[in-house]
Amino acid sequence: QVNQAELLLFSVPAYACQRRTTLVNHNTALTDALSLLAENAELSEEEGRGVAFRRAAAVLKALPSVVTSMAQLEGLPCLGGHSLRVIRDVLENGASHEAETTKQSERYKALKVLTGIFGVGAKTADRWIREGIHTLQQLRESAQTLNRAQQAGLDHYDDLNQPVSQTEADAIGDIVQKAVACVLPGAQVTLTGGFRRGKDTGHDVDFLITHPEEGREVGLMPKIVSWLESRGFLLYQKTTRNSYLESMDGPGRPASNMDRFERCLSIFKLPDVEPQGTKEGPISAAPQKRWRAVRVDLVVSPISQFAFALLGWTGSKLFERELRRWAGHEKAMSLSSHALHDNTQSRYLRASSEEEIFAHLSLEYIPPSERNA
Ligand code: DGT
Ligand code: MG
Repeated sequence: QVNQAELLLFSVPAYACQRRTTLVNHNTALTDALSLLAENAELSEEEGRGVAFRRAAAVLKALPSVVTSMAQLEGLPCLGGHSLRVIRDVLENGASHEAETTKQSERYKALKVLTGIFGVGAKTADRWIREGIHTLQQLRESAQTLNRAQQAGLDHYDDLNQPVSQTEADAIGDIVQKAVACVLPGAQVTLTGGFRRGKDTGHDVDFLITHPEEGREVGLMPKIVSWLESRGFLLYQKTTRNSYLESMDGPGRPASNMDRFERCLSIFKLPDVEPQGTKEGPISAAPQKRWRAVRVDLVVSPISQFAFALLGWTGSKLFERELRRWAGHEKAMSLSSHALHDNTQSRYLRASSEEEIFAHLSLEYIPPSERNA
């Protein structure tokens, strides 16, 4: 029997980009279970299922207090039958049987270990598992040929799987800032990704670089990379044109500007910045390593696209996906990290700030700290 007077009903809008999602999450037991199932689906290349679980988790993250009964979820969007079964299990039994079983499964554990290697995606991990490779040891002993990224990922596996702290992100920011100031005075460096949203750790550090004068940013990335490389700050780097997501966004991409928009995936060699625990040990022990490897993403954007790039690289990934879905389904527009195209008027809409992009999309402005969907 539900006491109606005590029943706290929640209400949230359907798209994550219409909601304010801070880092304060009152429902971690539920969202952890759903996120694990989302991750498992993504690792199994079941994208649709993954997105469904991500959306369900995001709705729960946006709630102002803890969910205690199924009745409170009445009318909430994005909660499909499967997600509701998972939630019911957690509410009634304290844990989701499916999530727990998944977490313990050999396949999930192997997928986690192998995709934990930088440069290894779900497809490669799946192929290795089918060939009997489940662990790093087995991979090292196998005859598999690794590409340069994967070899670097394997070499620095432990460092790259240890979360990056804000102190480390700041230290890397200082190095990038210095490099940019040396090779192109006046160019600007902005921290993006999870750290811009206020997270206190990350799996990498993301930066967006631009120059206030259009065109001055052309050719900038190779110069930054040379500066960093010559000073021994890079363990690995690969510079590519940015083509992810944009390729699916149709007219949201002004082709003529594509070659100015570069991305550098790198692994930094960061001298120690965190105080080291006093390690006991024999005096003859091997000399201590005084640096650690950190994943760093650098993106260069022309100033005319800066607001779109900033919005696109700040995340969260689900928030970005929802922005593009909102643009397409509700506004007949195509949003990318380069531009916003109004398909009805057949024209690009300019913006010099994130606020203007939200306004073009008829959305209330959501600051980075509330994009943690
Ligand atoms: P983290 O690093 O795990 O703590 O969390 P985030 O939120 O920083 O995630 P990350 O670093 O994977 O990506 C940051 C944002 O950048 C994310 O919202 C989506 C976007 N992003 C990532 N990769 C690409 C890409 O290849 N192209 C574009 N346009 N955006 C990307
Ligand atoms: Mg990041």
